Amino acid sequence: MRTMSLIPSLSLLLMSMVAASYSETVTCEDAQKTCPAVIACSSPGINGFPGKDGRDGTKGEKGEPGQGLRGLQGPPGKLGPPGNPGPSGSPGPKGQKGDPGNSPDCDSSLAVSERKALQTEMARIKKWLTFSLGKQVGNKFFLTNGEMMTFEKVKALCVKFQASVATPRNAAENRAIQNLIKEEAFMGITDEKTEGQFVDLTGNRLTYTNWNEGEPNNAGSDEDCVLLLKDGRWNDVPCSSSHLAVCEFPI
Ligand SMILES: [Ca+2]
Ligand SMILES: [Ca+2]
Repeated sequence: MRTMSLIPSLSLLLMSMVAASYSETVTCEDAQKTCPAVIACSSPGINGFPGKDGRDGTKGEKGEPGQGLRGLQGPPGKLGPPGNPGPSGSPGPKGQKGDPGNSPDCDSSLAVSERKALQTEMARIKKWLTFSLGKQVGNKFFLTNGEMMTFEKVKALCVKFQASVATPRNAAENRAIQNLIKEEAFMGITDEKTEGQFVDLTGNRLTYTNWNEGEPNNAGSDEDCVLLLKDGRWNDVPCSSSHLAVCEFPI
C-alpha cells in the first residue's frame, strides 16, 4: 500500500522537471530570434574585478563661506616667563642746562654773611682762650687743662679734643709752651721704639732739640718720655710719671 502511493508522486516530479527544461529552451531560442546581438545560451559568468580609478578631475571653484555663527574669542592665555634682558642701549644726547635753583636755603649771600659772623665769633673765642690759658705761635695754639697725668693719659686727652701732645718745632714754639706752663710738662717726643733715638708721635726724627745739660741720660734705663722744664730745657723722664698735660691745636 505504501509503495503504491509513492509512484504517482515520482511521476509528477519527472513531468515537472521536463516541463521546466523545455520552458528555458524556448525562452533562449526566442531571444536569439528577436535580438541582433549574439546571446550565449549558457549559464551567466562571475563578476570581474573593479577597473582602475580614473584621472583626477579639474579643481572646482571655491565654495561659499559656511553659514552659522562664528565662535567667541577665548580668554587670553597665561603670562609667559620673562625673556632675557636685552643689550644696553647707546647713551642718549646730553640734555640742556637746567635753570638755576630758587631755594631760599641756598642763598649764597646769606651763607657768606653767616660764615663771616662765625669766623668773627671764633676769633673772639680764641683771643679769650689765649688771654686766659693758651699761647698761639704761627698756626699752632697751645692749651693746658692744668692737670697732672701720665704720658699715655696726656696722649688720650689730646686725641679726645682732636689735638696732639705739644711738640715744639723751633725756639718760638718752645718759648710759647714755656710761658704757658707753671709746672714741668710732657712733650710729644719719645725714644720708646729705639733707645736714644727720639722721635715725634708720627715717628719722624727731630729737627729741633733743647736738651738740658747731661740729658738725655736714660736714668735707670727707664726714661723714654721728655719734659719741658720751667727754664725751657728738656729732660728725659719715665713715661709712667705724672706731669702737666699740654696739647697743641692746629688753627
Ligand atoms: Ca730712653
Ligand atoms: Ca733724664
